[in-house]
Amino acid sequence: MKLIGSLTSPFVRKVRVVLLEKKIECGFEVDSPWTPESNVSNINPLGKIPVLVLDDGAVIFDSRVISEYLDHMAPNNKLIPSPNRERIEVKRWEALADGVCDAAALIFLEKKRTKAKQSAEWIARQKDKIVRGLDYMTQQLGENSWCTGTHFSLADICVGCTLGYLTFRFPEIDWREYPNLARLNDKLMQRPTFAETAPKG
Ligand SMILES: N[C@@H](CCC(=O)N[C@@H](CS)C(=O)NCC(=O)O)C(=O)O
Repeated sequence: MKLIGSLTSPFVRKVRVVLLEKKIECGFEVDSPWTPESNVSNINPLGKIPVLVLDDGAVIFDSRVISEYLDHMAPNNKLIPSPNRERIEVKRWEALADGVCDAAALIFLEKKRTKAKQSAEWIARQKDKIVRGLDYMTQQLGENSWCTGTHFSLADICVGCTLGYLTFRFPEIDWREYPNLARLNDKLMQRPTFAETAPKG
């Protein structure tokens, strides 16, 4: 089995953390769809990372589908609970955290365009999603130890990867002003699975 992705993508990091938490052996091939020599669009029609290639050649994307597949692959360290309501709660955190990353990635890409082509309105629209997303996260987390229930789950992984990506690309977005998100992040960063996968590029 082989994971394909970059060292900067929060979606790839999510899958790398899941693999490490579940102690699943997997190869890793670094490939960024933004480089001209990238092979990603030949295996994922959407041209996005992460992509997981199974030993029989089957291809799995995106990060949500891959994470669910991996969690079911091994019974240890369950990251997505089975009861419907709890499962959907974790998946909603995932949608929220991924949505904040989507908005942040769109700003990053927009800022790569020449100044004349950049839309301040578009950037502001995406920034609003990030701010509302962080507000929602902080409100939902409250004084709880973890995003859902009493255990570490995929929800915490997704939030940790999102906060890490914001720090990496947008250090000016001071999410540490939300003390409960800062507390959760600091706790996550003590896990070797997070420390090992911090974005670099
Ligand atoms: N919903 C997807 C999002 C993946 C995604 O947007 N990946 C970015 C890298 S952070 C990408 O490959 N972008 C290339 C493109 O949009 O062409 C997932 O969860 O895997």
